[in-house]
Amino acid sequence: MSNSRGGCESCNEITGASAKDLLNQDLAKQVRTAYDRIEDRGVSACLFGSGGTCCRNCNMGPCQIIDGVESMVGICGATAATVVARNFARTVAAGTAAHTDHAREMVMGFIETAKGNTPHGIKDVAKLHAMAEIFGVEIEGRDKNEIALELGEKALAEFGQQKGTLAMLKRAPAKQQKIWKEKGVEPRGIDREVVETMHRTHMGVDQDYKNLMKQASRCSLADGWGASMLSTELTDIMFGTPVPRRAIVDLGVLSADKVNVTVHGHEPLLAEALCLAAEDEEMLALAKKVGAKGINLAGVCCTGNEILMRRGIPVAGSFIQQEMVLATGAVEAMVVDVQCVMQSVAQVVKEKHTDIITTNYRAKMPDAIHMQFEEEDPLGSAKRILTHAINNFKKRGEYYIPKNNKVDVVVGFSHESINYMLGGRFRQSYRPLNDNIINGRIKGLGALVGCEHYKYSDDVHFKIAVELLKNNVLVLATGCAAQALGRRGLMRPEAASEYCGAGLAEVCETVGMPPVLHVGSCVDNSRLLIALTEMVKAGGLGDDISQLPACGTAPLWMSEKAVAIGQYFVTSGAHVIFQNLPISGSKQMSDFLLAGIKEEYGACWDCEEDPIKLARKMIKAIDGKRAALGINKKQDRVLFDMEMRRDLSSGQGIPGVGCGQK
Ligand code: SF4
Ligand code: MSK
Repeated sequence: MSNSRGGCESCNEITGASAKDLLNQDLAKQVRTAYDRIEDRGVSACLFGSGGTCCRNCNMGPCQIIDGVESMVGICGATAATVVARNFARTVAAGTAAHTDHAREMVMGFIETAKGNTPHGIKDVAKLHAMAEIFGVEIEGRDKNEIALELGEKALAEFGQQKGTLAMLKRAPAKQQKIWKEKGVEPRGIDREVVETMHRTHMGVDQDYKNLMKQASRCSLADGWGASMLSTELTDIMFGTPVPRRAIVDLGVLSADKVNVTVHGHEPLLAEALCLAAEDEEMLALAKKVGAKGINLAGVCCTGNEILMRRGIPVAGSFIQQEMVLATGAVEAMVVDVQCVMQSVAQVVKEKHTDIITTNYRAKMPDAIHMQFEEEDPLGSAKRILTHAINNFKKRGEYYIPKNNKVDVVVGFSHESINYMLGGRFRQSYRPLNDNIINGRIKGLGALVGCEHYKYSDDVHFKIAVELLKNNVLVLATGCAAQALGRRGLMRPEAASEYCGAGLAEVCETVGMPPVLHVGSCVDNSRLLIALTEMVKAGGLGDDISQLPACGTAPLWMSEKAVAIGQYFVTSGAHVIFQNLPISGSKQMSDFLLAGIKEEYGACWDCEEDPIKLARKMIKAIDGKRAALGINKKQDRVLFDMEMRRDLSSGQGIPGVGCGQK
């Protein structure tokens, strides 16, 4: 039932062209990867675990529950619905906690930057002022660092806040805010919602699945509109809001004659310091001294996305490629921080010169070297790490960098740059996007986000995206899904004519953008919340997110963060489809999350294993929204005359007419 190099028969395209090339080389044949471990383990997933009905929340268990069988409730009497809901809520809490701790680090780094204690600065003053307004920070007559310091301290206070609501909830459409208030799911403080979720899922506390899901929603909002959004926005202010730029991705970005240092994880504080250190004369001289032509920084996973978006630093690999990157033997050091770093990476490099360098006290690993990243001395930390990596260059032995495996991408689509690209310098509005949706050139928006998964072919993202593009659905991508789509060539502007339906192709070609927009890391899904909100505010597509012709998916989700993300999108009114969810063990919970929750927030979850069927479900959901808005009929094409162009420049917009018309 298995192929020669890992994975089940249905996923023999799992590794992609570059990894297949690499794994066929002698030097990589001995490397054990996750694909091999799936084969080695030889056991299929536990049905109770997959269905969400295994409870080990107390020591009377573990209890495996069978829905509807009286003798198979928990020893405490917990039903399938209770257990599935508790497990689901805990997954949301764990995902939220991960984003929260990441965000806390970024806010603390922001405060140190405002105090002048880091090599970074305040790069995006416009965003600083916008955020200051949201947090009630006075900007008149004040220095940017002074404003940033007060903003940082107010943001940090939201983590430990006990009462009230989070400041950024008021960025949401008014109707969403009203729903959250009525349903009682406005988060009070970021940490509080995580703690309360863990408490309420403890043995013998909340045993009403709908009440548990209400808390899961509240907790997820603390992630999306709280922690994640704070992280994205303050990181942008410090390191610059992404703008479209060209870059390259895939294993071929590694260099034969430079010191290769890959940065893997999530928090960009260290990665940004490494970018500065890699340009430092002293470091470059050291690299030369050991016989290297320079220093080649490359990203992996979401740290990769962060520096790809802001600096155009190449990405060597996504989540499923982290072992492949090391199997090349061409990497002097993989520098890791938190989240999505597989313990196997230290084993992959055991016979190689490569060092795995852990840098965060929270995340250590046997057989890795720990070099703590000192927040008060980022550049010094980065130079120490880089020096270690450079000294490894002389020890490099046999290596293989897959040839012809670097793919051009255009990345950097923050919600501001989408605004700019589609709205133009004078308009700066989502109205042209809305117009193109209303006139039918663009059917709607599809968000393709989240992780990758070794059990499924990495073709899944590609198949879904191609089906969406063919049907004129503009794709916004984040996380490792974005990297998978970049590797397959969908982030080149030319992809518009190759893959899109006529309407979407026309818009992309006119604007000069790729049909799949890279919006950032997994924390940056908060950018999608703002993009959806801007669409509501631009008008013509209803008055809340649930009315927009948009649908999201994280088909190959792996991390608990993806479930938190999905839940905050559903609670914000956006329909979300995954390939599977651990809820099938309870009919009540399945019925609620896959339908009933829609009555509360205007959106629900859905599951579909087959990628094409999943894409078609997304299209059907978008078509349903179009029909409800009354924009499902083909509209006559209207050509711009000079007067219309002047109206566009004045920011008024012309209903039914898009920017793509020549
Ligand atoms: Fe079993 Fe109840 Fe304990 Fe869970 S909380 S392990 S269902 S006894
Ligand atoms: S890194 S959370 S595998 S997107 Fe953000 Fe990728 Fe998913 Fe980790």
